[in-house]
Amino acid sequence: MLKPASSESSTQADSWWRTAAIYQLYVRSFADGDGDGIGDLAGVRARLPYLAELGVDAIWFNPWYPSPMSDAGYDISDYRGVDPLFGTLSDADALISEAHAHGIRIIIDVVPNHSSDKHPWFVQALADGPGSAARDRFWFRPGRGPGGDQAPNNWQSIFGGPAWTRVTEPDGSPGEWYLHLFAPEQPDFNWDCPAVRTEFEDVLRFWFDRGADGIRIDSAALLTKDPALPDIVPGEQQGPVHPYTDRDDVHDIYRSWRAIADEKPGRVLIGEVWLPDAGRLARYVAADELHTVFNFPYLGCAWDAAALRRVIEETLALNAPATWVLSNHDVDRIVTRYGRADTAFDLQRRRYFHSFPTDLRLGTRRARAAALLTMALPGSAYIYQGEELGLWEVQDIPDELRQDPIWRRTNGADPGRDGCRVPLPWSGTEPPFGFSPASSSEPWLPQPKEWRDLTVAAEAASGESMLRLYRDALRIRRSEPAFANTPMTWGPAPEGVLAFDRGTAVRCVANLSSDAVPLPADATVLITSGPLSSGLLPPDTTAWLRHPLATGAAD
Ligand code: TEU
Repeated sequence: MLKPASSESSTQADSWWRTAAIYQLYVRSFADGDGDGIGDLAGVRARLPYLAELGVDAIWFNPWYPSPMSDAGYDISDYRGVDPLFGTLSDADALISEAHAHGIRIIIDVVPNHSSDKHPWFVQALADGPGSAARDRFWFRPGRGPGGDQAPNNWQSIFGGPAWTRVTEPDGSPGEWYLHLFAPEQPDFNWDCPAVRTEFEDVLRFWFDRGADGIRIDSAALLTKDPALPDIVPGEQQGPVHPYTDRDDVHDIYRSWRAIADEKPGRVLIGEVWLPDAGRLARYVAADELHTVFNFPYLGCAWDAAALRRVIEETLALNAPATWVLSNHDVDRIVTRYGRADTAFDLQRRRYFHSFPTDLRLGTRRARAAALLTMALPGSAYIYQGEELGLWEVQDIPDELRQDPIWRRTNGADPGRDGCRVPLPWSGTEPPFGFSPASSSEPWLPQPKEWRDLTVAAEAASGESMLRLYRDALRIRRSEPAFANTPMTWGPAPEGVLAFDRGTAVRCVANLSSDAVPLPADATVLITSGPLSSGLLPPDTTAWLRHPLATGAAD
């Protein structure tokens, strides 16, 4: 049973996710319990006190299922288990109940767009041949052109290269092609097939029954496809007629999932929906579908007051529970991003961003300011593991050690996502920095030696560290009633400065301009992301203030 926070009423407990601080835990890089250089559930269990002390309300786990690991676990061969690299199903059970005992909820990652090519259904589809019921669970089609040796259509994989791979039939002849929007090892399910729908409803129930409090839905806008599988006409790809993105019929799936989640109060469905159109995004968070979606416009936004204000306003205009996300396991770490001349991020342009020089001191300063801005906004806030330590993107991983299929499938043009997935530094002055027990295998990706200053142990001992900032901010955010459920209202601010109130009690001022700005003379400072200078808020610094109105003092 989950230990409720002492002040939590049952209705608040049911909608905990509206205001939660959610820690994204990338298991393979969090903590290694068994010494193979890869993080695992034993490592997580041993570090639960760290997460409790950090002050998070929930953990979202990236996939922990059995997987050949062609895409770091997003290629799943069994949706009801745990990969031996990470542990066992009973480790997961123990982890869920231990987290609950700490008052921490558990969100697991479900990947419904595709499985692994080693999933028994796909193996059977290969064996049973063309026209079989087993093939109908995926998208198998004959090729075009003489001998069927061209792909059925012109779709490209999101990871680079064609979205189709040709199989060899059981009799040894060159055969049909199958669709994979990601790597060839990740065949797309056919969601028009009733067996696929029933299977995932059962998977949801399986994990909810084991105590999961929520589900993160991978690639949630991609599941349904136009069965005619038409070519994509360049320039005509957006909107409801796109052959595989954001199709109207995807919403039927989420309505049935919502009914399952609602069988017990307090469960949450969170969608990974990358859509530029706010109106289309809003449909996913309709009352009978998903509870929340990740805020990618906020995640990709430049460190720029006007741009951030626009995104914040557009987010709140959705009239749905907001999420605030600065980074995740697919994007460049913020310390690196915010130190570049162009501080925006988008997946398509990663390859260019990596060639920009970065100023890590500046990036760190801005990341601190961004953390306080993010945690002051009304809604749930996400922390991607390592953000709380101020880790940077590791851009100089030797090519031969890179693991991300994006790197391989673009022939190295796109560096991929390994740089934000480097194992966490916990303690000590040398790699593996306590990530693995002594005399273990090396971490699966090398850690920069400079991270000796960014270990949990070093940062816990320093009053100025990113870790201390996150701990303090999360504590205030949790204990301050103004952060619980009050709306935000913008206050007057000079150009380049964001100022807003939560209720009448707390004001957040984020200075993104190049000049120091005054703070209200009679405000009490709750926390700042950096030192004030002669009472002024310096550039790239955020402050939380006790609002003068709340204390009855005049402005
Ligand atoms: O990522 C999906 C993703 O990164 C985007 O490509 C998105 O689907 C696309 O921009 C929509 O147009 C998720 C996971 O977060 C990632 O780690 C996995 O590699 C990927 O799905 C495949 O499962």
